[in-house]
Amino acid sequence: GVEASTTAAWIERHRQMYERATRHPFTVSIRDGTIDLSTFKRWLSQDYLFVREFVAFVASVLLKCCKQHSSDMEIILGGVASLNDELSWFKNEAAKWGIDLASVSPLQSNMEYHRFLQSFTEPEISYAVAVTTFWIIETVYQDSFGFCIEEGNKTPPELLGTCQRWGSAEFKQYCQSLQRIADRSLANAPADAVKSAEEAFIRVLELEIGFWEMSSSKS
Ligand code: HMH
Repeated sequence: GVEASTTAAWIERHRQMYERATRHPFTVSIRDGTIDLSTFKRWLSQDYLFVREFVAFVASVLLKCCKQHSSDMEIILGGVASLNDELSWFKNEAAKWGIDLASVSPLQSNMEYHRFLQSFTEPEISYAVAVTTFWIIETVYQDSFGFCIEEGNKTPPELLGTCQRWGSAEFKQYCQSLQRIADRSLANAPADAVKSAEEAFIRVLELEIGFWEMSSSKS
């Protein structure tokens, strides 16, 4: 449509923080080929735990979507289905790197993100707020890893599979579908819900920056 995108305006308004989340030294070092592999392994282990929590979050978005008999159901359901594949991917990838996922425990920033995701399962949280949050969570990864496979990258070959997972044209289209859903939901939402959605958008950027920092930290 020709109507302005609320979510695109938020990216502009919070550009600096958006860049800190999507051009973080962690992912930039993947693209540069300077990444330290122990750092990468820490991220992989922690993100496996994140995705396990994310399943419950996306299921809660699906439930809110179904309750309002929305035509978005297929897209969100596709998201739930692809998380099944994603968990298998993590297990396979961890095995390649010699990581025992059963012995990984969540670090502080990961637990903080879990608590945030869990707060969305409350029925009082509206679909517009939840689906917008879902969109920005996926988009940070799409933009971050998409940059690692753009022209001029020196991404190590053994990390290309990871970057393709979230940087592919297919994943980009999926994020664009979520963005259309978020914009349409926000256009029909009351002002207080729009305000909550923008706050959640900012909070996701902070949590994503925290997640990259946690993965990069030397201890
Ligand atoms: C921390 N954010 C984090 N992990 C992910 N896997 C995604 C976003 C995208 O699914």
